[in-house]
This record gives sequence, C-alpha cells and structure tokens, in this order.
Amino acid sequence: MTIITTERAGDVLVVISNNPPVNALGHAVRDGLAKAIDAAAADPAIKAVVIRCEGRTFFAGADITEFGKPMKDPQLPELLERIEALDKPVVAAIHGTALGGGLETALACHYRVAVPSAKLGLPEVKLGILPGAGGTQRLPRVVGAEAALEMIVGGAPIGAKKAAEVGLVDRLAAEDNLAAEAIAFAREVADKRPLPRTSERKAAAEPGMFEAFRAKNAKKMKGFEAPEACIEAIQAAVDLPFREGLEVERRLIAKLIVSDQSKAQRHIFFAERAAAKVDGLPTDTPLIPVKSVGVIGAGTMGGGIAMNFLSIGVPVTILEAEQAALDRGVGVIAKNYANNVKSGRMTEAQVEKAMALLKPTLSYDDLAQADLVIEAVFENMDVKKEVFARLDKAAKPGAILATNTSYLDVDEIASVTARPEYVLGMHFFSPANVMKLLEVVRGAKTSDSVLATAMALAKQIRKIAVVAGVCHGFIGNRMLKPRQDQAGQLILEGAKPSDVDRVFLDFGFPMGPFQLADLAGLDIGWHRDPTRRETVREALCAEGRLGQKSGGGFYDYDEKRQRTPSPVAERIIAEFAAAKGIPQRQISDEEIRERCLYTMVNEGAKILEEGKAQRASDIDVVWVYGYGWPVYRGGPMLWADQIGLKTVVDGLKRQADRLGPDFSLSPLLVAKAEKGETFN
Ligand code: 3H9
Repeated sequence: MTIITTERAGDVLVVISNNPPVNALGHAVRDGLAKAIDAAAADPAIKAVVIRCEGRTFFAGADITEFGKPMKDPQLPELLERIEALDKPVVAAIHGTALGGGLETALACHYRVAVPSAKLGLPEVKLGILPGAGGTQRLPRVVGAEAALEMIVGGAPIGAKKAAEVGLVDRLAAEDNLAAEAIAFAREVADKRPLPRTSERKAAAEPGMFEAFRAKNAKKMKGFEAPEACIEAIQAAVDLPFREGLEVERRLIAKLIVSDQSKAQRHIFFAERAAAKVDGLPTDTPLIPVKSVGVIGAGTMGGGIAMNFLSIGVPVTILEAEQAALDRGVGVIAKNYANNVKSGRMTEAQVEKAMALLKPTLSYDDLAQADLVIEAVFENMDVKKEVFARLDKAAKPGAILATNTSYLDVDEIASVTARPEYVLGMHFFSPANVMKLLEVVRGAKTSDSVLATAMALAKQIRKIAVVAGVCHGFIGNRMLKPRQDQAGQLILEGAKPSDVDRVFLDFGFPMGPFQLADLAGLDIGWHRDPTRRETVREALCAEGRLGQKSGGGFYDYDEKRQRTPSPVAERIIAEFAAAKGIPQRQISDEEIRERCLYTMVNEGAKILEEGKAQRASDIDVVWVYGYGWPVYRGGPMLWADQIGLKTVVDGLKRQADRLGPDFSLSPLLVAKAEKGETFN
C-alpha cells in the first residue's frame, strides 16, 4: 500500500496520507510528504497544496514506536521547515485528532481548515517530552503564550470551534465535505502574498505570566520533568527569535526523550492499550448485548458503579435490602450528579436524563430483565454467596453476573450458581464513578463471551480494564498487602508514621499509607471492642482515634483537616510495641523504600509467575490508575526494571530477616535478576 499519494484538483495538489490506524508520522509518511512538497515546488502548474488524511484521523503525532531508535531522514522538524518555506500556500485539512507532530505539521502549513468535530492538541507532555518539531515555537506565535501554556503544559486538546476562535483554525468546513472545502479554500488563497508563515509572527505574553502559571500549577506539575521544560521552551518563543527558540526546543527534547520519566510515560501509554487485549481470546468472540444493568447494594460502591452506566445512557435498577438504605443511596447518586453540574462536568439536562434511567427497588424480581447484574454488597463470602444464590434464580438466562469483590474467591462465589460461565469479577475502585481502573477477574469457568463483553463495556464506560486471575486481592490489593504489612511493622520498630508517609510522598504518591488509612477511617472492619487491642489500629480506635473524621488517627487534624504528627498516636504506637517486646531503632528512608516497595515488586513477580496477570505492564497499569503510583515512574514493574532487578533482589535479601514469616523471594524475580533481564 502506498502511504502517501497525490491527486491533482486543477491547479491544487492534494497530498493524501493513509497510514492506519492514526496516521502517525512514521518514516514512510515523512518521506512521502517531503517528496510531494518537492513535486509541488518543481511544478509551475501547481498553485497551492492541500494536505489531508484518510481514515479516522489527521496525523495523531510522531510515531511513538520510533522513539529511542535512530530516526531515519527526513526528520519531522526539517520536513516542517520545508513545508513552511514552500512559496505556494499549503493548507492542512483536519479531521479527527491533530495531535503532537500532527498539529505541528498543521502549524507549519500556511492555513488550517478543520471540521467542527476535530480536536487539536499538543499532548507530548503526557509522554514526558515536549513538542519537538517546532510546536513550542509556532503555537505561542499563533494563539499567544498564555493559551499555548495551557495547551502544551496541560496537554489537553481543544475542539476545532475553540481553535477557530483563537485563530488556530482559519476556516471550519462541513463535517462531510472537508476535502472539497479545503481545495476551494486553497484556490481562494492561491495568489495571496505574503504567505502567512507562523515562524514570522511574534508570540505575545503578559509580564509575570510565566511565574503566575508556575505557581498555579505547581501541585499538578510536582515531580514531573517535562512541564517545566515546556514552560522554558514557550518562554524562549517569547524572548528569542524563531530560530534560536527552535534550538532551545531541540536541546530540551533531546534530554527529555532519553529520560527515565519519558520512557515510563511512554510505557504506560502502550501498557494501557495492551491491557485491553486478552491473550487467547479470539478477536471475533461474540459480545453479549448489555442494554440494562442491575446493581445490588446502594452503598458508596454500588452507587458509584451505577453512575457509570447511567451516564452513558444505560438504565440501571439498583437494589437494596431496606427502604432507608435505598433512599440514602439514591440521594448520594443525586448529590454526586449535582456536584458534577456545579463543577461544569455535566449539564442539568444530562443529569436529569441520567437520573431518569435509575430505578430503585427492594425486590430481586426487578432484576429479571437486566443483561448484567453487578453485586456490590458487604465484603463477606457468606453474604456474597447468599446474594448470588438469589440472583441466580432471579436473573434471566444469559445474564452476566458480576461481583465487585476486592479480595474474595470469584470461583467460590460462582459455585453457588447454576451458571458459573456467566460469572466474573468486576472490581471497581472508589470512587467508582471517578477512578479509571477496573480489574476484570476471570473465573475458572468464565466464558470467552462474558469476559470479552466485560472488557468492551469497560471501554464504553471509559475505564481502563485489566484482566486478573482469581487469587486473594487479585493484582492490586494482593500487592498492597506486603506494602501495608511492612509499613505497619516499620512504625513498631521505630519509624514514625510521618517518616513512612514522607518516603511515599517523595517517591511521588499522592498520599502515604498512614494518611490514606486516616482518610478511609481506621474503624473499617473494627469489632468495636475497646478492650481488644491486637493491632495498632485497634489500639488507636480504642482511644477514639478513628482517623480524619474524628480529628485524629495516625495524625492529628485541625478543623480544615490539615494534619500534624500526633504525640498521642506515637505514644499509643510506642506502648503497643513495648507490650509486644519490639526493640526500637533508627530506620533509614532506604529501608522504608526497600521494605515497602521492593516487596510489592516481589509480589508482582509472583502474580506473573502464577499467571494471575497476563503481562508485567498490566500490573503497572493497575498501580498507576488504581493506586496513585506516579506515572513518571511507570508502575512497580517498570520501576524495578529501571532501577535494576538485581538491586531489588539484593535489597530484599538485605531486609530478609525483617520481612516476616510470610515473605519469600519470587523465583521469577531472582531468575530474571540473575540473567540481567527485565519484566517489560
Ligand atoms: C510527538 O508527536 C512528538 C513530536 O512533537 C516530536 C517529534 C520530533 N505513534 O489510542 P488508540 C497506536 S509524540 C504510534 O487505541 P483511539 C496505539 O498504540 C506523539 N502508535 O485509538 C494503538 O495501537 P494498537 C504525540 C500510535 O481511537 C492504535 O494506534 N501524539 C500513536 O482510542 C490505536 O490507538 C500523541 O501523544 C502514535 N503517535 O485514540 C497522541 N498513537 O492498536 C497519541 C496511537 O496496536 N495517541 N497509536 O494498540 C492518542 O492519543 C490516541 O491514540 C488517539 C486515538 C486519540 C489518536
């Protein structure tokens, strides 16, 4: 297949790219475009050029798979300079998504025509780099430095209508008539001179704007290298002539592209897409149509789960055991939707439409028509079994029965039904209407169709789904356990909760384990017997320290919920340790890291060894999207690859005596470390 073809439309040369799936600007595309531009330059009969793409989108960027390898000429920046330098107008005809190098290409063209549904953006920052083909220099010259900062440092695309308002798009074309309107436009401007070359414009900026932007976005940018580089490059667009600005851009991208952060962020980009693929599942596996959903349990999880479906127009019947709990659950859903309106994420009309699709009920009979029922009741095997036995009788044949359990054995739950092939786990993360991750737990008997349907549904409700096998805690919570155990042990041996949390915050987690525990509430699962103090949490609860909500837990909190280390909590912990005869010592940050994080990598390796995750990158996706692992560290398995598996194994061996009786090294981790291999 020829990737770049040309057609003549009278005196307009139409250059067409056809490089599925997203017209990435790989070598063949660059080469073809360069030849077409040369041909246009050489032919006096050609008065103007239109560049457009076949398929679902205009160029979605440089070809990310080429990063890290020597790129073959022509390079994108040079190609774009040739396009801009052509002495005949070049018009970009944009549909779909003009992203990264794609938008940079459009910016090098003299004019941009787009359909209203098109999106334009420079998302490179999300890959740990910056626009490196002139984008940091050209965009501020078109839309001004302030808007360019938002687009380049934020990375989110804007719609074509907005792009037209800010001067990034010269004309909007009808959705189904882009090619013809772009050609007509090219004819209109064919003789207009001078040609509007972006590089010849000036980038406007208000004084103090860069500092204000840094201050406003400090929290979002914390830990990331690329955003600051983007700001520096945009500043260069304001301060320096175009060519010198390009030099700054080039120097900055050269450094970023080989950085561990960019490798990690690119890894997650591909990992997210790989996670959607289920090994051994034929691509033509028939899907089960899901037109209505049932949710059992209207608590925090059930309500959040229901919202996912209501928001995409799928009716939900939500079931509770008692009217009061049902009313409360529906009230919370309504409140969450109202908040979405307040924050501008939804309109009143959208919320009304969603709420109209919700049917609250106390009767299992009302679940009879649902194509999928998700159980989100109390996390207890007996309770779940009872629910599934009733559900099996109430649900129609062919309905999918899913459990939102976060730890329990999905096969045991399935065993109480007469249709284990229709049972699987759909483990949402709280708040379920917000968090991106969904663990799809494949039971021993789950059918291919049921699994494929759950994966497809996940995409519809805009979740990132990862397939996990049945084991205690699946991927995420299973790996959380050694981390929590070690954190709990460390504070008994002499580390303060704030020491442990600081190591996590420095690493890039939004919260440390003790902050998180206080936020969730220390009384989760508490037996409410103050005389029983078998764990530190029980000891804290016994003294009324239930976490943030009671003004104190591992930390003390003021009225604004600001935390400070708590002498009272530290006394309770010290007394507990003394009662257990645990000697106190100084604990280094390195030990905290090794015991909390290396043990997670070890558990991840065991999950792989046992085939409970399909690939190491799936584990990384779980931790980035479900547990706040910093994306610039690529998830636990890629992080381990980057610091070296031998480093991890050596650290674990050094700590072995302190890791408790349940710890054992993963043979897979050890073998890979010995062979100098990596997980990803
Ligand atoms: C850049 O441009 C750098 C320059 O500034 C500097 C140069 C010097 N390359 O997401 P999907 C694959 S950096 C290679 O499922 P959708 C993707 O892996 C780039 N491959 O579709 C997947 O493969 P598979 C800046 C790419 O419809 C398939 O295409 N641009 C690229 O949900 C389908 O993708 C970006 O960061 C690529 N650039 O979403 C945009 N893009 O089927 C990145 C996609 O084997 N792309 N693939 O799993 C996106 O955001 C989305 O893919 C897009 C389509 C919105 C375009």
